Amino acid sequence: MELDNLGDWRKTHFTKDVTIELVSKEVILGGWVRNYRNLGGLKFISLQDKYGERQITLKKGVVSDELFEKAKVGYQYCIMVKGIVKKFKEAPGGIEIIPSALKILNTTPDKLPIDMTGETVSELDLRLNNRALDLRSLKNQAVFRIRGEMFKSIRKFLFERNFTEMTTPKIIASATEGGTELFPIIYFEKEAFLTQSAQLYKEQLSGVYERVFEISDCFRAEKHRTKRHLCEILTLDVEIAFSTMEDVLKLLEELVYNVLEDIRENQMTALDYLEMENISMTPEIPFPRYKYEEIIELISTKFGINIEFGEDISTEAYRKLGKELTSYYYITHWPMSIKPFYIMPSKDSKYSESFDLQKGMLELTSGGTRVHNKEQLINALESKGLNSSSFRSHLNSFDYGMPPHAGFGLGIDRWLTMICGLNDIREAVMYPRTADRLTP
Ligand code: AMO
Repeated sequence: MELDNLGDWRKTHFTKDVTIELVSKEVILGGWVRNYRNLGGLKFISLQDKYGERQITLKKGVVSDELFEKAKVGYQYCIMVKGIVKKFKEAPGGIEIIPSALKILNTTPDKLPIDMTGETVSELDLRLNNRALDLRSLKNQAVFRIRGEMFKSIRKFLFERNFTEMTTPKIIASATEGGTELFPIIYFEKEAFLTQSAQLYKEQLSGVYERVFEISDCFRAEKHRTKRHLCEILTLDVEIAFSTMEDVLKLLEELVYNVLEDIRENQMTALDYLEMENISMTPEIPFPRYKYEEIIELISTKFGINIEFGEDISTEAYRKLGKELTSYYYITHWPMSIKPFYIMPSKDSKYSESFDLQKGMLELTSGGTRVHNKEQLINALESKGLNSSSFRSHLNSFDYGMPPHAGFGLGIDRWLTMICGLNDIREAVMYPRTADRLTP
């Protein structure tokens, strides 16, 4: 087939902007063929673009014979259409386009590797193998539109509260989260690592810009595949000087509340498409707070699962807990023995000034008050079996008036998985990385 050139055609609108107000006006749309039906004297093309779809209707005798003949398109052909907007109740958006010209800019094979009509759902691995195509689906468009809103809303919320957006290195010289789950890399002649978290840098920068945040990638060498774990994750890292865990708990619940409000206000169509409009509701704040000890007590009495003080809460226990506590809640004051070196011990040093934010069974965030005294930090490093000399450059920044500070790290991919009601965290990432997936 001979393809058309773009020439001087330019899109005048996205599908979402072709509304009743444009009836009788000429528009040029561009996108992909989501669906095509040929009923003999009548052909329908669903043209989809990044925002949705509009129906192109070609009736023999109404459009030119040449155009009618040309309109033989396959799924996901890249096309442009020039035509007049008409009201038509049955079509998506109550609109159809009666075309005067059509350009076929690119074609596809007869059989696509995955279903793109929305009629069936192809298996996830197959979809991920063909991710650039898969991402065009209306479902994925809805997921990533919500993600976009999330970013916009988080930034708006934090900028309004005097935060500075930082960018910290992803290639680092030493571990931040204790040395496990690190990806080593070769950095010229030296060994280096991919960062697990912006932890050390955000702490240092809280001593400069006072209130800092970053939305960026971190890397975790997770060998086991679960529906909640990735090897490359996106986290929102926040750090606040002159504050403690108490302040952070308040800020975080307000942030969660505001972001969900914005999503509901601006992305209801996407939520609706995902059938989450009555599920991903704005939660009540303040969130319920439970101490770690209360939670293990509850798990023991309700579900008969015994967790010794100092043990992590098992997946099985979280699963049961999530059926009991379905919304957002905090678990605070974890045993110091299972927290990283940078976390501040409580007055009773058995406990720590730390917390997790949970939604049901899923851990979304962890954070807490940090140690800001250098000597205490060196002792904490050593007591965790880490070599403080590997942290020399970080420790140096504590020599120059480091303020008391606190913060958190929120897993964006997990949060999005939940808001969109997805079954697997890989669906919440454009190009997920897991132990068994490095491409595309
Ligand atoms: P933590 O290691 O708990 O804390 O990570 C913060 C949040 O990131 C998410 N997360 C993950 N999501 C998907 N796959 C993974 N492999 C994965 N690992 C973590 C979770 C988690 O709650 N420096 C601290 C934060 C802080 O104290 O500020 C940290 O990185 O949602």
